[in-house]
Amino acid sequence: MFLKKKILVTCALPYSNGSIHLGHMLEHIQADIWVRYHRMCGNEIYFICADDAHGTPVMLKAKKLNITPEKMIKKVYFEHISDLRNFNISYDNYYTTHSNENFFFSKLIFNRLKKKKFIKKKIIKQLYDYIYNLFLPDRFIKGKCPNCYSINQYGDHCENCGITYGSIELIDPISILSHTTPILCNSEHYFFDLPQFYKFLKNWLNSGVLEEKIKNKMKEWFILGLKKWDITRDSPYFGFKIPNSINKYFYVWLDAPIGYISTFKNLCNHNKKLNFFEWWKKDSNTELYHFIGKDIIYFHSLFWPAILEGSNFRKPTKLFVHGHITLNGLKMSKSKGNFITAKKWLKFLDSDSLRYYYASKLSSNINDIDFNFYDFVYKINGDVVNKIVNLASRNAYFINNYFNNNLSKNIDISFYLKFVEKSKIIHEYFIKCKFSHAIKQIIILSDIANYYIDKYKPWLLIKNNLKKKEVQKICSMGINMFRIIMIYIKPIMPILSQKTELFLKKKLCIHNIKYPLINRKISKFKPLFTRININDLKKIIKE
Ligand code: NOT
Ligand code: ZN
Repeated sequence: MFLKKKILVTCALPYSNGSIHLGHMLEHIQADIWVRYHRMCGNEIYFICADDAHGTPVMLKAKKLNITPEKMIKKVYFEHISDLRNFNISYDNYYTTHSNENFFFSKLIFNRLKKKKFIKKKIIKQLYDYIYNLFLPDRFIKGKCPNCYSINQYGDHCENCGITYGSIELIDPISILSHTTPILCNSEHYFFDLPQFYKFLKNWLNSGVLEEKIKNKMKEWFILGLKKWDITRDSPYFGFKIPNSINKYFYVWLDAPIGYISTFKNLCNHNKKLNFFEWWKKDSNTELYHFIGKDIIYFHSLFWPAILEGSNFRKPTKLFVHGHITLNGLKMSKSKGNFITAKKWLKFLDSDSLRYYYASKLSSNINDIDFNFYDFVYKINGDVVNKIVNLASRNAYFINNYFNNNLSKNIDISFYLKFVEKSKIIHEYFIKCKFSHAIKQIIILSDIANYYIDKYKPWLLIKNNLKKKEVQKICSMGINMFRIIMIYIKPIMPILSQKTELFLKKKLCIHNIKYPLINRKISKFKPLFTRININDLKKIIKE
């Protein structure tokens, strides 16, 4: 019997101060493929995300646009939702951290942590920009590295020697807002006492929540020692005000992960079948997966589980971590002119092709992924068009034109079952998030299928009246092999799959993969996918 799992999946929450771009899309597509695969397998799976609406950069961007932060985040929210929908990212709920639910859970968690003495007050010195009248976040200060003296380093870590430090340690600091020298001011802050969770975190990290390589990297953090974490920001700030404090706000990185909880709570409000506590109570039997980029491992593997433990909630089952995207070997950046937003992509190209390309590059490691235009065209035209879709068109030609759209009454069942058997490894690859392996296997199967047709040469056999039945059988096998391949492509390319379902007059589903389509009609073949032209990619960059 198939045991149904209960799974909750999240992506990192995109900031409310910018557009969704190809970097974001890597993660949303990766998670969506995984979710769609589980859905097809019949698991009970919920997929959620939200906008990360708070913080100084959001506040300053709104100021620059001369609108309120509330107004700006609303506008950005609708843009994000529409971009994600246009790539067929199948969220059950896409919410925002600027919500009543999130304020409720942020307060609840803060109060629980405080009660258990996991939160301590401390007076600290911070750099203050007296032109802008605000305490400067690390990324808004530049100066000389206190370790290697290289200039133009941010307030949190040195890109030259890699060391991390506090912004007040920078030599000759300058505010990048006003370009003046900030002054040192005292301020009382709340700190989350991470070191108290040392033992818990060590155990948790050894429970299979991360790939080995990432775990090794984290060992360094334990050796360096865990530090108390400042969860407060001073006014002016756009975020949640801390109850009973004067002009103190929760740091955006405190309420952002809590957004996972509050977005799920909001989903429960709309779906009465869902029981919030079943999913978030300490000993929950459901599973929780976070898809994140390698830059935010620290937050998700240390702060987040410790906060959940300290406030009596369940912990994540596993973190799926991916590397970053480079474009033709370069970092994507607006100033370099190679920044591609989701919207711009769809002006020239389709969403399925990006989904396929990303899948073909993604595995369960944190290597950076290079988006190479020539490789992209080669893969889409070579794999999808010439190998996969061509399999449908070359066989449909005979079934449509000579057999009145009818598949034969029987096929070589032992060959069919061997083909199905060979496809089974793809299941493991999907579950382990090794999509590039899945695609390699899919391509092997398409080669086998095309070779099968080449071997029997239906275009020659059809000339001989006595061999007609044979042609129907061969081409029905071709259509059936195409169907098996498309069952595995379904989570990756939803649009192509929908068209395929219309063509086959049958829903693609893994559960009936053992039963071939025989003695039934298919539709008249219509082109399922159009070739990509390298010029379309060049146009995107020029725009
Ligand atoms: N907005 C953040 C980012 O790096 C991600 C927040 C994810 C939510 O884009 N949080 N946690 N932990
Ligand atoms: Zn340095």
